[in-house]
Amino acid sequence: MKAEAFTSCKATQAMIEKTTREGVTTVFHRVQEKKTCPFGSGGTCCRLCYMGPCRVKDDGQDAGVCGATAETIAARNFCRMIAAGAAAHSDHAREVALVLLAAARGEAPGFEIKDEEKLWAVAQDLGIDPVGKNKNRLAEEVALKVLAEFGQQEGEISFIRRAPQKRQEVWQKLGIIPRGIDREIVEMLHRTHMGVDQEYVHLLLHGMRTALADGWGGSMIATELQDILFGTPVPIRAKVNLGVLKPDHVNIIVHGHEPLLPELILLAVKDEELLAQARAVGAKGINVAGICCTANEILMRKGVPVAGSVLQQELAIATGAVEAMVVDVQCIMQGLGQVARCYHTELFTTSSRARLPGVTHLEFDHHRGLEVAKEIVRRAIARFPQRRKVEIPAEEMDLIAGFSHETIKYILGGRFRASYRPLNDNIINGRIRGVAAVVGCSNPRVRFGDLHATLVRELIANDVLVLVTGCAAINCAKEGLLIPEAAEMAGSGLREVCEAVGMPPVLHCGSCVDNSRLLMAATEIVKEGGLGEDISEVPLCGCAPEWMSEKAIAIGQYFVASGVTVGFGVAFPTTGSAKLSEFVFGGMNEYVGAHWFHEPDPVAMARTIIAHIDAKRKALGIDV
Ligand code: SF4
Ligand code: WCC
Ligand code: FE2
Repeated sequence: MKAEAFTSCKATQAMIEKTTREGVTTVFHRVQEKKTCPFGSGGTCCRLCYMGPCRVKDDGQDAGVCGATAETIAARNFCRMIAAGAAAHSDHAREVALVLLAAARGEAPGFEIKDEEKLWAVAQDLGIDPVGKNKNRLAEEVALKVLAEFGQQEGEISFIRRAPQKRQEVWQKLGIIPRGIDREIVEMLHRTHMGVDQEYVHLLLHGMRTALADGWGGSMIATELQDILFGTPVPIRAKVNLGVLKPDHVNIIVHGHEPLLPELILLAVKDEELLAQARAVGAKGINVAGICCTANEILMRKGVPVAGSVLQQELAIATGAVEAMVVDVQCIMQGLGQVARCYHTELFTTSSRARLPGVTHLEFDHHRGLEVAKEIVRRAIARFPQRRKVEIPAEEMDLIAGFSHETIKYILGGRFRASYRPLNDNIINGRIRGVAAVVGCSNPRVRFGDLHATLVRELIANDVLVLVTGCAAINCAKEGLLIPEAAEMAGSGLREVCEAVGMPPVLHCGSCVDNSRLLMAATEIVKEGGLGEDISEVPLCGCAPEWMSEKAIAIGQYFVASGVTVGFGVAFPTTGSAKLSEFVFGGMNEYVGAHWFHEPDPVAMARTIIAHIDAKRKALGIDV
C-alpha cells in the first residue's frame, strides 16, 4: 500500500507505513476494502420502514413501496443528517450548561467562572439583567435560562436576536425561527418517519429551522458557555502534528469534543505528587496533546499542542508513545480499541453517552471530575514503562490560534478602537477580496490534508482572508498556513493587511461548535456597515472540502440558512435526485439568499468561491 496515495502529510505517511509493517489495521487500510454504495451516497436508499428498504432510481417513474420518490427519500435522509448533527452539537452544549450550573453552585470542583465580561454579554443577550448580581448567581441564571431553551416549546430561542435584523425578517417570513432546540430536532425526526412529510421543499424548510437551532442555538451556547468557564480565546502560539509527542515524557492524548474533562486533566498534570510519580518511572514530565475538536478547544485557550486531526487518531497510538488516550463524544473511531490493544496505550471512554467494546470506562462526573482526571494521569504514568515499538514522526509545525470574533475586532481595530471597521474598509477598498470559511473534517476517500492546503493556498493568493475551524484548521496548521510568515503566500493586498498587524492570512477560529463564532463575525461585518444589510450581501463563502460527518451537514445548512453559500467536496448526499439537487444547489437561493454547491476538486472549488465573492462585490458596487 502506497502511503503517499492517501496523504501529503509525512507524519501520517510514516505511521501508515508503520502500522502496515506491524499488521495493524487503520482507517486508511479499511477504506480500501469498503466500496461506497451509489444509492446510499446520492441519498436515494431508504430504510425508514420495513416494507423496504428501498433503493430508488431517479427516473421519474421509480418509487419505494410506499410510493416515495427519489427526491422525497433524499430529502428525508438529508434532513435526518441535519437533525443528528444538530443533536450532537446541542447535546454537547447541554453538558456544558449542566457543568456551568454546577460550577455556579459550587458543586463542580476544578471549574469556575473565568470570563465575567462574556458572562455579562451572554446574560444580556438572554434577557437577563446582570446588574447587582455576583458572578455565581448570574452564571446560575444564565445556565438555567439556556437549559430551558432546549425544552422550550413556543416563542424563539434567544440568540436568534443576535442576527442582523434583515436576516431575522427572512426567517420570520419563512416561519423557520427555532422555537426550542430539542423541539426542532424531534420534529425533524417525526417528519421524516415513514408516511409523514413527503414534500422536499417543505422538509428542507424544517431542515433549515433545525440547523438554525444548532448554529444560533446549541453550537452557540456551547461556545459561549465554554468561554465563560474557560476564557474567551486570544491569539496564542502552539505546535501541531504527531511530532508534538515527546519521547521522554508520559504522553496523554485527549480526543473528542467536550473540553470539560480535558481542562481538569490539564490541572491534574501540574500536581506535584503526580509529577514525582512520573519521574519515578523514568519520565521527564507529562505531556498532554489533543486530537479533533478537544484539541482545538484547549489549543485556542491554553496553547496545548495538537497531535492531529480526525484521521490521525489511530496513528497517534501507533507511534507507541501514547500512554493514555481519553475520549468522550463524536468522531471517535471504533478502530481505536483494536489499535490500542496492539500497543501499550490505555484507552478511556469517559462520557456516560459513549462506550467502546473492550475499552476502560472511567466516567467523567463533574461532581468529582478532578478525581477522575487524576486517576487517568496515574494510570497513564503506570503504562510508561511498558512502551514498545516507539517511533515518533519528527514533523511538527508552529501555528497561531485563538481568533474568536472578539479577537478579530481587537487585532484589526486595536485595543482602544476595537471594531470591525478596518476589516470592512479593507474589503471595501479591495485589499481583502472577501472572506472564506474553510471548515470540517478529513476523509480518507480523498487525499488527506491535500484538499485543504491546495484550496487555502489558492484562496489567500487571491486576497481572500480565510477563517478555519475543526479538523480543517488542524490540517491547514500542519501545512504552515497559520503563521504570520504565511502572508508571503498571500496576494499583495491581503499580505499588506496581514503584515501591518502581524497576523496570519488564515485565522484559527476554533472547534466545530465554534463555527458559531463565524456567524457572529459575519454579523459584526454587517452591523459595522458598508457591506450590505444582510449576511447574504457580504462577500463571504463557506466550504468543507474534506467533510464526512452529519455535523458538517448541519453546519453547512445553518450557514446557508444564514445567508452564506457553502461548497462541499467528496460526494454530496442529494446527487441521487436531480430535483432535490436543483433545489439545494440553486432553488434555496430564492428562500434564503444562499445555496449549497458540490465541488470535489480543490482548485475548482477555490475558483467557485472567488467567483461568488466577486459577484457579491459587484452587487455591492465595490468591484475593483
Ligand atoms: Fe421504502 Fe417507503 Fe418504507 Fe422508505 S418509507 S423503506 S421508500 S416503503
Ligand atoms: Ni469536527 Fe469533522 Fe473533525 Fe469531527 S472534529 S472530523 S466533525 S471537523
Ligand atoms: Fe469537531
